[in-house]
Amino acid sequence: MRKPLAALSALAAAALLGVAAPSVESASRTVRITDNAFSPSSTSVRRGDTVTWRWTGRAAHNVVVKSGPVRFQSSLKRSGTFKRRLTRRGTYSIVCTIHSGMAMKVRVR
Ligand SMILES: [Cu+2]
Repeated sequence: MRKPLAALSALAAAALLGVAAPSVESASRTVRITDNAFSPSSTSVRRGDTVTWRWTGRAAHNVVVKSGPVRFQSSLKRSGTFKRRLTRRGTYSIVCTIHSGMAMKVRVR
C-alpha cells in the first residue's frame, strides 16, 4: 500500500513544480516579422517563456502554427504584436499562410 501513495505524492510534487517553475524563471523572446520573413527563422526557448512576434514590415502577415504540441494563430495584420506563452515542450512549425516559404521553427525545451 505504500507504493501507490509514494507515486501519487511524487506526481503531485511534479505537478506543483511544473506550475511554479515557469513563473519564477519565465523569459521573453521577440521575433521580428519583415517582408517576407521571420527573424530569426529558428529559435529555442524554455517552457513557460513568452514569444512576441512584432510586425516591422509594410505587408500583411500572420503567425500560424502548422504543426506542433499546441495550435494557435494570429490574425492577418500589418502592424503591432502577437504574444504567446508556450507551456508545452516540442517543436512548433510556424508559417505565414499568405506567403509561401515564409516559415520558422520554435523549439520549446
Ligand atoms: Cu507573410
